Amino acid sequence: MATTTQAPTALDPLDFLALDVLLSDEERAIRDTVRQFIRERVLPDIGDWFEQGILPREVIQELAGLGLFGMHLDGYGLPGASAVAYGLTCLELEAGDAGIRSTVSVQGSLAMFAIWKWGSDEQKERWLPAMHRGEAIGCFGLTEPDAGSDPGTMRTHARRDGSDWVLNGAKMWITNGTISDVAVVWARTDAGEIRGFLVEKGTPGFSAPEIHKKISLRASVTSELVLQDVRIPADAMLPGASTLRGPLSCLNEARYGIVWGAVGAARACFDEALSYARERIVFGKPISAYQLTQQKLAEMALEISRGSLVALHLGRMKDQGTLRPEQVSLGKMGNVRGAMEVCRSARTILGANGVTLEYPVIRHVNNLESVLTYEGTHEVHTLVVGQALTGENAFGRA
Ligand code: TGC
Ligand code: FAD
Repeated sequence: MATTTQAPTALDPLDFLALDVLLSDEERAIRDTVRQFIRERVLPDIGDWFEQGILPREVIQELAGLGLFGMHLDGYGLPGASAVAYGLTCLELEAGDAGIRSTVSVQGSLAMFAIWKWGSDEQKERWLPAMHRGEAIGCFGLTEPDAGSDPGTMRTHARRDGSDWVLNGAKMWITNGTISDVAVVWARTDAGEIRGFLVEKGTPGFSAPEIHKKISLRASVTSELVLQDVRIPADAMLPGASTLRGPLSCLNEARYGIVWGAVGAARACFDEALSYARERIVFGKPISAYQLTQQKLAEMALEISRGSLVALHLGRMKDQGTLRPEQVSLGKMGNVRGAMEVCRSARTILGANGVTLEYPVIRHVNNLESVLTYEGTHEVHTLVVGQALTGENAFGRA
């Protein structure tokens, strides 16, 4: 009997299960383009940007130039890329920095998606092509100072006055707020509905001061939105959404991107820790030769492999139209927790170098504290999954 001998392929530590074969050529090409952009344009400077608390505007324009804003949406000149291609993009962006991924997530999955899903044709034509090209930046205002996990208790109010709406209230922790040309603001109407409104920069009574002193996600703008008797025309309301389902449906999109993004942060820290462990000599040997270090590295490879498989599976389901919000919740809670474990463990391998911005690890560790909280906290997603498993609502309100 003839035997065939296959040359063993080298194991790639960053893709231990060789999951690359599960991707199409097009998906790989998009991923490689984003990876190269991050390597060349972001990694050399991101430590400084994080330290200074900035994300240069030209970088945002370059992200737009790559066609990443709203890449997974279709029509209105948008690329209509697959959910998996979008997920791979989020992974590579967050391997650079979660702030970069957030900028893209909020623009495409929250602000553009809200208009794409719930807007009128006129609103879509006006905003979507411009937002895709980066000519207009958007933000998504749901959270308030006293309403985060429970947005149904929002106080921002919209009153109908003739053919106008008059908005009053405040939003808090809003990514991209200060740099936005258009804010999607969710407010309760006199009729008790929850409606989305497009509030343009420069509208009298509207301001978006930046929030300072964050020690997480520093390469991303976070802002308050202040609305004091902001008068906007009737056609600035998104006609398709009238309940909390409107904003929550947008969150599914952004949460899906985080399922992938978290794996990117984990991979970046693992990559750094592995090279560091091979080179750092302690007690006469590289620390990679010690069992305790190898255990840390093996656990990291396991977590990254598991997270990648979850993300890819959810992505394939999303492309088939079968993905459920509760499944996204499971992916977000699992992958963010896994990434936090990987990055904290990587930090220990780097010793004192693990606490300086000369290396990427502490930046990812700090960023993940925001990722754990935004787009639904770990506890909120635990309760979403718990409710799906048991049928019991344990949020505290009947
Ligand atoms: P509940 O009564 O369960 O639902 C109200 C209506 O919404 C529907 N619904 C959903 N629809 C689509 N997708 C989902 N995931 C949905 N979850 C619920 C539901 O069917 C119902 O529809 P209808 O037609 O019957 O009215 O609502 P609740 O008030 O009990 O709240 C449920 C809960 C706690 C899960 C929800 O409030 C929640 O998800 N809270 C977390 C809030 C959150 O994640 N905020 C994120 C703000 S945006 C952000 O953080 C951006 S960070 C961006 C970055 O920089 O990357
Ligand atoms: P709270 O809701 O006050 O929760 C406090 C704690 O209580 C948490 O641990 C929570 O899990 C826990 N908790 C709440 N309910 C329960 C319960 N039933 N059982 C057990 N524990 C519970 N929002 C936007 O709308 N748009 C944005 O662009 C945006 N960008 C953000 C960017 C950054 C950097 C950050 C940090 C946040 C951003 N957010 C944004 C806000 C984010 O979505 C909220 O912070 C988040 O939803 C949690 O709300 P909260 O901070 O008010 O916490």
